[in-house]
Amino acid sequence: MLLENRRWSPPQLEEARRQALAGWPTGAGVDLQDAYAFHHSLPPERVAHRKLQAGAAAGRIFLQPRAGVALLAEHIELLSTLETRGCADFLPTTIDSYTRQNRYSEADRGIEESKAAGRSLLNGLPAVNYGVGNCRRIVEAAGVPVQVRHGTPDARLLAEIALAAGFTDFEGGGISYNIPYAKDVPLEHSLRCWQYVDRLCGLYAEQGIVINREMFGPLTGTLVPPAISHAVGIIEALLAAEQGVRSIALGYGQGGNLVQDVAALRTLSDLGRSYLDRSGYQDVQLTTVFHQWMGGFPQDESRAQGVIAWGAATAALGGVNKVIVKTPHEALGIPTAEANVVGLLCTRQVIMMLAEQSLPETPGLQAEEAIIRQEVREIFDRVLELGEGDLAAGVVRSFAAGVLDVPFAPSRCAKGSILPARDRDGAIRLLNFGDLPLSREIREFHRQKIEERGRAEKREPGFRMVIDDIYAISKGMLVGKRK
Ligand code: 8ZB
Repeated sequence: MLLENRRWSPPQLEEARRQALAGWPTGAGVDLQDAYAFHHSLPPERVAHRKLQAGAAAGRIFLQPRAGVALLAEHIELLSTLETRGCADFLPTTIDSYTRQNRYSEADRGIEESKAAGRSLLNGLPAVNYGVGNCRRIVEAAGVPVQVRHGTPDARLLAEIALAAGFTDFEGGGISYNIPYAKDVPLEHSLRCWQYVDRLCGLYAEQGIVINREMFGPLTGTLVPPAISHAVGIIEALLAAEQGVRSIALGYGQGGNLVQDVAALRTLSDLGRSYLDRSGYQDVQLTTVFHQWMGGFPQDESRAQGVIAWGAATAALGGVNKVIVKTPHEALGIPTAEANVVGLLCTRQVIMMLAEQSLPETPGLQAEEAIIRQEVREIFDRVLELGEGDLAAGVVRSFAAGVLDVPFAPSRCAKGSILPARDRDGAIRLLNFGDLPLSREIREFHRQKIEERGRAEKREPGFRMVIDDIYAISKGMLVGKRK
């Protein structure tokens, strides 16, 4: 069947569910009636979309860590530590890499080997292997909403099991969980798989059970210009809404320049809102998520804390509904519970201290917002044009043509011909535009900004500059300097 942005019919979903649930024996444990009953029994403070809604109304900024280990009991204990000692507002369940690639036999072996070793040998919790009943214990043990976080191009079975278990929040999208995470998965396939996930959420919504869907904004986490992640997130939101998703969170990864980041956060929520409204999805709840710096971190834990604190300040000044926090172990690997608590408390402290403060409206901030808005519009319009009005078809054609592109992405579906670099102030700009459909005016703006830096550093902007920028934060600065 042709890929199009149209709500799946009941028989289409039914047939697809039969196939997906047969993907691993635990699929047989999915019982929708039981799932609906469990969701209806959850109090509002443990339901993601309700908590997000209440938080948005009260102007609160929620904090959420990342966490997941191979063994169930340990995982539950880890989450309990993050909730009680870290005061996490939302809990995660980060899924391991085998599960993300649908390699469930290997995940099984990872569980066994972890049991034998007495420690986690997987980088997350293999939820599909554990199945509905076991996963429900995670949700039951938590006093706050629990979200599945992963990086799975085909998350059909994972979504079935997670939603049936009672998770009320599910991260990912057909673009953001493919392009940065996989090399060889066709976009058409991941988009279809995520239409399934979104339609499944739609099915739950028909029972009054609203699952929050969060789009993974940071993409490759490597110098991604805000307009690119915004365009991708907004497109994923529209595709999700068409399948019946009622609560959407759009993510954005910290760039490092305060003015650009604040402009990005502000435009993310109101561009998101206006695209949803214009497409007839006025009743879809929209919130935003800020990811503390997703690029390379300093090894030194005290320096890492500095990066975390700057992310916290940016989130507070930009205004956002939820922050995904980093830890002082970021450069080393999977953090301990302790390191995660440190990241949470450090972030909380800074956000609380900025609660009464706001940034003045400056011409610089307004200009930055205007640039992002125009770039998103130029990209979005061309995607829709290439799709001849159909957004899903437009996405596939746009990536093939480089009209949508993501810097440093491993996927063969992305052209990979754009090159970002920081300007003199550390804002992320484009050095190479690849085939992005950006106007002369916008290109001239980027060119001037990067030339200005070149003059200040007395060097020709080029690949060396990009490399310096990629490593800059891990070396203790924002704008990369020549050795
Ligand atoms: C794309 C997201 C990468 C971030 C963290 C990494 C990095 C991955 C786990 C985790 C705690 C896990 N991450 N897996 N953090 N527990 N199982 O996601 O460290 O910051």
